[in-house]
Amino acid sequence: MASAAGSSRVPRVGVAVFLLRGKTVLLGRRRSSIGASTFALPGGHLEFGESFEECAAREVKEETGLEVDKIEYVTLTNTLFLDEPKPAHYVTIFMRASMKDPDQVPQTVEPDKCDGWGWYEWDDLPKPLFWPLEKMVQSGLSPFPDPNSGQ
Ligand code: IPR
Ligand code: MG
Repeated sequence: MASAAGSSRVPRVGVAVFLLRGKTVLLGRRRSSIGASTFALPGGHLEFGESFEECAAREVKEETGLEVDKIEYVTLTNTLFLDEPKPAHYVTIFMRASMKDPDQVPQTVEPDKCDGWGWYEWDDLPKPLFWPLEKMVQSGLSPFPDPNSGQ
């Protein structure tokens, strides 16, 4: 099999962040080429040497201006984007986090990538969801900490 190095046919790692406020999560409608016009969590590509927590905090800050803490791993998905103009393969690491200051308001820092941010009820999510998030939702997992775990 020919090496995939140097081509776009290499799986990449994305980190997506559930920002939790009450029973709502923060979502924005994507403008980026992959998943354009779907609702997605803040997040992006893992950079060389980064921990998942560092990537989560950096991407949330870059995309929303928010400072986060209590960053924890939730789950992952393995997703092929075969119907996109440029087929891609992403492993998406889902993290959860809280806002350091609950009164802070998310800003649309990258209007070329996102239409704007809003808080959406977990039980009434908008459609269509970005495919990795849709897969995660379909798995039945919740991003909210288990109330019996003492967190
Ligand atoms: P950036 O790094 O531009 O925020 O990437 P993204 O939001 O397109 O996310 C990349 C990972 C996805 C496609 C799972
Ligand atoms: Mg992004």
